[in-house]
Amino acid sequence: MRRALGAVLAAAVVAGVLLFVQRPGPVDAQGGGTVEVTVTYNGAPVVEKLKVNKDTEKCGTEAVIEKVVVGSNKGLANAVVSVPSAKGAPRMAKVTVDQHGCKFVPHVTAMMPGELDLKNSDDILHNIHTYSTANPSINKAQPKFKKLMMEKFEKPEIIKLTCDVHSWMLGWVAVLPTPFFAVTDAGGAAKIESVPAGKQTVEVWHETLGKQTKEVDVKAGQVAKVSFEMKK
Ligand SMILES: [Cu+2]
Repeated sequence: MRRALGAVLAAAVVAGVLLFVQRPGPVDAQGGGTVEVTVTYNGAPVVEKLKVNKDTEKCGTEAVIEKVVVGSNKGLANAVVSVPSAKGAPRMAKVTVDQHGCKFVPHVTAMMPGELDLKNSDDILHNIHTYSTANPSINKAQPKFKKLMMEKFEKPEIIKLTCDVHSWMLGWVAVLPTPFFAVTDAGGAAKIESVPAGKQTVEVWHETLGKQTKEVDVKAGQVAKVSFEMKK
């Protein structure tokens, strides 16, 4: 009985810790508000296709590079939304980018300065090559037996991911100075919770459509809606 109670307590503590590390910042529920962002694009999707003649067993015979993904109601996917004016404790949750089907998955990742896990679930050789200015560039082979590689990005900036083995592989890692961020879904929506109340700046970044900012008044316990229309 005692042991069972101990196990239940331990589980509760673990659950509590997990809950804690998933939530950004030291802001409690009554101190923050939710920012709901919609990003739209009034143009056509941009998809590049390339014939593949290397590692076709894993990569397929055609590479599809989705540079501008537009969903229902003109929603723009893969845009990074953040509140750089809001400070908070770092997010502790691990961030992972997988190399799967000779693609970086997810295509766009957002994180705070810290560690990034690079997975290779393809069973073939990849060679990560990053392009950045504030952080050192990484150029490292990841053979098929090396399933996981850990890299560190200490400074906020947008980092481009490529692979020297598969020229079409393209991904982005947004290293952000705030724990308040999200990446838009297929419908162009993103939700950022527990944002400190007050006047805040919301920023949106997209790999080909650039950057925009807007001011928003965040009220505790309320939802502030912000919409962006990205231009060519
Ligand atoms: Cu590769």
